[in-house]
Formats: sequence, structure tokens, C-alpha cells
Amino acid sequence: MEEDITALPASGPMLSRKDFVSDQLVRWCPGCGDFAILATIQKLLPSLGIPREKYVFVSGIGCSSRFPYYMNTYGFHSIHGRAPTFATGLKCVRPDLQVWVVTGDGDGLSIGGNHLIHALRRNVDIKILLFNNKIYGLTKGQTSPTSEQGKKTKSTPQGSVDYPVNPVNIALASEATFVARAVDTDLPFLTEVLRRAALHKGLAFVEIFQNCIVFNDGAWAEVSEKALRDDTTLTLQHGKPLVFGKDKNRGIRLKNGFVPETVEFEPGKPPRDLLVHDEKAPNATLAHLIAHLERPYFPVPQGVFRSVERPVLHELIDEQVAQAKKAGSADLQKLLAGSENWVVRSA
Ligand SMILES: Cc1ncc(C[n+]2csc(CCOP(=O)(O)OP(=O)(O)O)c2C)c(N)n1
Ligand code: SF4
Repeated sequence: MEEDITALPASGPMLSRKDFVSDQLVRWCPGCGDFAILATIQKLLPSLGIPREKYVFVSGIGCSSRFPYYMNTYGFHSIHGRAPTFATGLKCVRPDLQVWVVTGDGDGLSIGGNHLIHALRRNVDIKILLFNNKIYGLTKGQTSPTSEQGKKTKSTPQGSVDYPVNPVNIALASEATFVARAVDTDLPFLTEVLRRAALHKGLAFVEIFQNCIVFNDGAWAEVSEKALRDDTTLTLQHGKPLVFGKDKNRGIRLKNGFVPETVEFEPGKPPRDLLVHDEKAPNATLAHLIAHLERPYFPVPQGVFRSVERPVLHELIDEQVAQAKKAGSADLQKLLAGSENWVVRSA
């Protein structure tokens, strides 16, 4: 990167988008959805008032994982699927840094699925952005864990037999404290979701629907095109009933206990039994139910599914270390030769 950012004063002049643009040639295909996400983040960061030298972008492997090269911040293009693990270590030793992870649906949910789940459950104070294009882009179009059943690719010429995962539900099941979803074609909405993620203390997970124009073009067309999205998406608002449609005349309610259904009503007169969103609910049951709303029967929910508080990993570790120090120094030799050891003898 062209300049030494450590030389900048922590409270220097107001930064602009340009300050976050690196001198690296962007190597994504023309028209790739990654461009819009990159531009949105470069525009958002200066408004957060965090010094540039405090940002670190960590990624794994994939087209999306080239992201750190294009940010004029610290960054680490790490190992396939392991970005959350690198980020966990970094945040624990340098809690003053704002650590962002950029991963793809292949990187984060195939090879890195295990690493992702454990970062989520530990409430590491990092932001994880999962660019979901429902395909492996970098390796030229094989199915990923989010590809739909029946998807024909070079690796699945007769159609994939695997059932896809829903990243938001994985994050909720792993007890992430902030879980959200946005689309790469609605930039004002994406900006607000990312702003909330940035301000959340604890792990913030954001799934971003991203178009891979070369190997899976139009995978999200139904929910990303302006002309369609009013009727195919549901924007979540805390404390508000689940209402959608161009005329705001449809909503979601439960029937037979726990089964969601769509109901139509006169605009401005929603029925009283519509489900009301609660992103602060102490358990994730409602968020799970909402996250399971999928096409073609329901609109696709976007926005913040869950935002709750829980102690963050590095603070818990620091507390434990402080307590252990208070208890006095330990004798390693005594520990190794303690009462719980055995001598194994041959017969
Ligand atoms: C250990 C290892 N296994 C597999 C690969 C091949 N590989 C590189 S990127 C990738 C998946 C990329 O897909 P995704 O994370 O969805 O990112 P995208 O390129 O679509 O942004 C795979 C399988 C590799 N580089 N290393
Ligand atoms: S292959 Fe797809 S995801 Fe990768 S840069 Fe090209 S359009 Fe983007």
C-alpha cells in the first residue's frame, strides 16, 4: 500500500472514502457484486470516526477474500476458511482494533464452517461479512453449501443433490449476538446494516447477497431487482409487525401454533395478530422462525434479525487472566508432577 498509515495521528483530519481506497488494481470481473460492497464499506468507514490505522480486514480464500488488498487499511489475506480464527487471535491481543472478516459462502461455510461456528458462539468482538453468491467463484463455478438443490454446475452436471444451508440460521444457531442480511443492489440499506454491525459490541454477522455475474448471474434477481423486491423481500424493523408488498398490504402471522402464513389486508389496516419483530428477544426462536421465511412461499427477510448483548471474548479472557494473576504465581513443575499422573508399565 502506498503510504505508511501508522504515521497518521489517531485523531487526524476527517477522513473520506478516498482514504480507504488502496493503490491495488481491483481484479474482480466487471459487473461483479463485490464492487458495490467494497465501495459501500469505503464510504461508510470514514463516517464511523475510527482512526484508519485501527481497522484490519482479514479474509480467507476466494474472489471475495481479495477484499483486504483493496482497502487502504491493515489487512491479512489468510488461509482458506480460517479468517475468523486469525481475527479471533488478533482481537484478543489487540482489543483496540476494529477487526472485520470478509468471507465467501464457500470459504466460510465449506472448509471454514467449523471455524465460523466457534467464532460466532464465542462472541468475539469482530464483524464477519459473508458474501453469498451461492457458488464457488474463484475456482470457476462449483456448487457451494448455499447452492440450491438441483443446481447444475461443472461439479454437479446432473444437478446437486445436497440440501443448502441458510447462513443466517447457522449464525443464530451458533448464538451470534448480531445477525443481519442485506443485498448488494440496495446500497443505502446495506450501508445502514453495516453501520449497525460496526457499532455492535460483540460478534456481528452480516450475510450479503452478492451477484457473481460470471458463474451464477441472477442467483438473487428475484430479491435484488428494484422492480420486484417490494413484493419479494420483507424489511425487518424492531418492534414493528412483519408487513411487506408495494402497497404494504401483506403480512406474516402464525397459524396452528407455529406455522407462518401470509395474509392480505387493506393498506393501513393490518390485522392485530401479525407477528411483531423483536431483535432483542433473549432467545433466538423468533429470529429463527423469521429466517426460515424463504421463496417461493414467503418474502425473503432482510435487516437485523437479532441484536443482543453478551460479554465479549477478550474481556472474559482478560478477567480470567487478572484473577489467575491475583491468585499468585503457579508452579508448572508441581502441575506436571501433580497427583493425577500414572506410570504405564509393560506386562
Ligand atoms: C485447501 C484448499 N481447498 C480448496 C481450494 C480451492 N478454493 C479456492 S477458493 C474456493 C471457494 C471460493 O468460494 P467462495 O468462498 O464462495 O468465494 P467466491 O470466490 O465465490 O467469492 C475453493 C474451493 C483452495 N484454494 N485451498
Ligand atoms: S468469478 Fe464471480 S465472484 Fe469472482 S470476481 Fe468474477 S463475478 Fe465476482
